[in-house]
Amino acid sequence: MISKKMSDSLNSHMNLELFSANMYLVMSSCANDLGLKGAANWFFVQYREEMIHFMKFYTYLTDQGVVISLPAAKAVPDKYKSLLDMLQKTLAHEQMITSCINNLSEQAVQEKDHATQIFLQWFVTEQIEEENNDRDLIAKLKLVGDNGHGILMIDGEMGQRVFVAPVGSPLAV
Ligand code: OFO
Repeated sequence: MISKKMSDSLNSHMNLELFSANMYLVMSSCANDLGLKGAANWFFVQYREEMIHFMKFYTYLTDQGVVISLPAAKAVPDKYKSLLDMLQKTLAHEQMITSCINNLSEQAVQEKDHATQIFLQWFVTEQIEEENNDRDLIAKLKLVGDNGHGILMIDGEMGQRVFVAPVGSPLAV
């Protein structure tokens, strides 16, 4: 059993995960446009991960007997100054997501909704990794500055990222 208030909050957040997926798909396209194929791969993998996040919320809500709603998708930004700009905006976005997950967790605790607390634990841990990956890349990009060779080395590293669907994932897109 889940309260209407809790399911509404989860549904809202599910839409935010879809926004994240769309945002990273556009970033992948922008990176490709800058000639950074490795970064394009990195953001595409991030897009696929966000679709998993979205589907985790979808599956949880439908398993709880909730009919989901998807309001019209909000447009995502499509103009970035550089790869560093994209990653700084990525980190700011992920910090906002972390804050939302923490608020959801707090609500679940207040409502004594143990199932939702357990469901959200995966996301609490995931956000540590998400923010850490971004901080790591931002630090490297700041070190190389405008040096094209350095940026291409980081781009090569970003090209190594591989999508791995989490165990029991509801969708491996
Ligand atoms: Fe990037 O963690 Fe979901 O949104």
